[in-house]
Amino acid sequence: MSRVLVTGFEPFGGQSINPSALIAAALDGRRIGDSQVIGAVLPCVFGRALRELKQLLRQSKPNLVLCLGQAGGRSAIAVERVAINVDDARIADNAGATPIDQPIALGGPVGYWSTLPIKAIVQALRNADIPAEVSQSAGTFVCNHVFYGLMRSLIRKPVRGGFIHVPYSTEQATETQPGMSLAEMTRAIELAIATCLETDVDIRLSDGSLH
Ligand code: PCA
Repeated sequence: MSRVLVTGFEPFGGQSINPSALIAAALDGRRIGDSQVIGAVLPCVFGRALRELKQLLRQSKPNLVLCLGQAGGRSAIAVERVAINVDDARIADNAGATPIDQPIALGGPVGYWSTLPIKAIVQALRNADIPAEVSQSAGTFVCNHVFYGLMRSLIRKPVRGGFIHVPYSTEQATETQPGMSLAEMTRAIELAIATCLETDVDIRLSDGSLH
């Protein structure tokens, strides 16, 4: 049976929960199509998060990898298009590090594309009435760091991977920062996985014309 690795992150930045970790835990052990989901939680720490991810890749030998992170302030499931080769932290990670303008891989390429069918995922979510968008930047904090390292370690492997940011959960939402229920976000990621498993070649439609 093929395996899908889904990772989330531990809470960071003063929050007491991180919906991405709760989604990964909710999906752990779930069967989607012919695939078994393995859910795991990464530390929100530059370097260490990537080492743990690589360990998980070696252990579980997945056919598909979806890394998830929380992006407070967003109102839609954000399917990331590209990871860039820089760490630039606005706040400290959970080990107190704030790297500025540091390459993730010295001499590595500026960026790596997601190899997930990002437009097909957005379309599938919108068809299910779940707000979703293609995002052109995963930021420059630990999520982008893990995304870049993931794509770098999947080069020349027949394994697809990518990154999806989720909004705050309903419990975390504030007057200015919207939330989405954990049940809806978990359903969204389940749908995203099913779409990846069913879609070999992404659809070619501009984000604006997806509905
Ligand atoms: N979000 C952060 C790091 C961990 C997480 O869940 C980010 O967007 O970089």
